[in-house]
Amino acid sequence: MASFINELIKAINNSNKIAIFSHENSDHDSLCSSCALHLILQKLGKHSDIFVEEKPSNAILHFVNSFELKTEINESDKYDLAIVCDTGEAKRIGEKCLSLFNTIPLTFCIDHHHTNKGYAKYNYIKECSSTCEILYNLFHNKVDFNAQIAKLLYTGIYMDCGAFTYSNANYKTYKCASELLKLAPNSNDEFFVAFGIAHTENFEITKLAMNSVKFYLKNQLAISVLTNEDFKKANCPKTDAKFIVSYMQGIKGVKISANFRQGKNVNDWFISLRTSYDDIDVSKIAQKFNGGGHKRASGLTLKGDINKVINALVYECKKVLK
Ligand SMILES: [Mn+2]
Repeated sequence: MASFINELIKAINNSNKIAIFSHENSDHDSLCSSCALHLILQKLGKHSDIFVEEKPSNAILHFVNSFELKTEINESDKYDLAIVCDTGEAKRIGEKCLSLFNTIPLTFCIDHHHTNKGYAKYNYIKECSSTCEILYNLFHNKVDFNAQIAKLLYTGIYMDCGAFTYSNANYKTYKCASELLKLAPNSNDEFFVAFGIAHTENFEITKLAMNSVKFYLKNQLAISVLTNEDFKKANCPKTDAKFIVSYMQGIKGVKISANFRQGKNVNDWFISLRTSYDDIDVSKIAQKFNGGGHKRASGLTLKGDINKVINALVYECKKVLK
């Protein structure tokens, strides 16, 4: 860690224009780490631009609404330093953002995905609750965190470890969260909104998803399917369906849950996988289909008729669920 942070601080000091990236289909950890980093860089006397592939869902924007998130790449934009947060693979930066990333001579990556092979020049990859936890550890001795930075980091941690219920939250996570809460004591206030419970649209899409749930492999695998028609009915963006796959983890006996979400093309399916079982690694299942992620939370895309793609996933899960 020491050599990474020293290289990073040196690079920051020597830079004129810094671009911050994270993964497409933004979540709280990716956006909160990007925005916290933007503020940290400000404290180090540097301006940075935060890039996202597309506008994030309102549930997440709620936490970062004072930041400018750039979704357009200007051809004339020249950056000399790139820092990517929370992104396990270069292609997950997103097509537009990756094209800019590839023009930047010096690149750093800060991430907690264990499948990350290190695509930047300097990589700091540590398996833990979240990228926000890593940012805390990298920078808390280098800059004075104010309440805004603390709240952002706390939010990313809280959301990426399912409100401290997933096994990626350990004593170090709690310790870090506790330090951040000292600086931003009211950080817990808004999480009811964050989990989407207060959004009626979110509730409509959840109802449709729950109605679609089917069980496989002696009820150890639960699959929900959401079509474009469902999103039209619920009148919500697709990113609002993020938490559905986790709800299914609450069903007793379900070891793997999967949510299928239809893409623009009716035969494109985005699939999220979750498990809460220590002996199951859903990132390995995702990798079979060129996806990736964490042991307990990962994602993949499949093309084809819904029955065919469900069968393909069931087949791979069967090897894991005896
Ligand atoms: Mn994350």
